[in-house]
Amino acid sequence: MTDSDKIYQSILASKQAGRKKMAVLIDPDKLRLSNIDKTIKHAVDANVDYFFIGGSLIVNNMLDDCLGAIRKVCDIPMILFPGNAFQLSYRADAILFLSLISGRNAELLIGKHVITAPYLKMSPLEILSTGYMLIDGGVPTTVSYVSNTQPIPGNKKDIALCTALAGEMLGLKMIYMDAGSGAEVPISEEMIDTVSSAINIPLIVGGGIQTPEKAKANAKAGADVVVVGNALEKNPSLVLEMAEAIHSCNPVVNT
Ligand code: 1GP
Repeated sequence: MTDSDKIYQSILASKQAGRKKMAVLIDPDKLRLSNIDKTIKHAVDANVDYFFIGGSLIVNNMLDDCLGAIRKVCDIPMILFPGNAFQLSYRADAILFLSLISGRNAELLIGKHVITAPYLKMSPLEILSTGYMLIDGGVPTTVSYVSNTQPIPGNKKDIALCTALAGEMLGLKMIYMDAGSGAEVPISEEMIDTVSSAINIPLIVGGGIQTPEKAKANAKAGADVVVVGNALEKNPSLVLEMAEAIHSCNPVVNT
């Protein structure tokens, strides 16, 4: 393992050992700094594994402040989850380099990547190349509107399966299935099971997860990293139960 792929190797090792991970999504636009501090404190207490930082639209200047506030209190890896090519900061540890493989918008499959590649090459950020799949979550999401793409219907497991397989065959390192922030209907356990059984790379799942029970069910169905954002914006202390539920799926280690 080199320092340049430390986070990916840890995700991979956890997947191989059956250890489930939780990522807390922070959208710097949606939280004032005082709320961010509260969310971070609860997340640290809950032993969450990663912070994903980003949003479809970042309209204010909070990205660096948010990363600074996290780093001040903990070493939990901070992974950028950029809604567009401008959401970059050297303060983070890694970036999800997303190709929107569920859509047919060339700009989001490869176009923006060409523009950002030279900047990322010079940056200290670990690059996590990820096949991003939008799954219909019952409401139109900002991502599908902004990206001008259609999500995969929530009941079309086969389309999700073939898309994820193609992403893996193209050499992407992870698949992220997302119903979109605030989805009314989160991704079904059947779809998660179908996709995770077919691919060997780590599977990230998020969008509309409101309860610890659903978070745990997703982990059991095959999600390697479960992402929760919206539910914690409403109730930051829920992260304790969420993390406990996800980590309760992990094998017991005898010491
Ligand atoms: C959205 O997967 C993330 O991109 C998290 O969704 O905010 O609905 O938890 P929520």
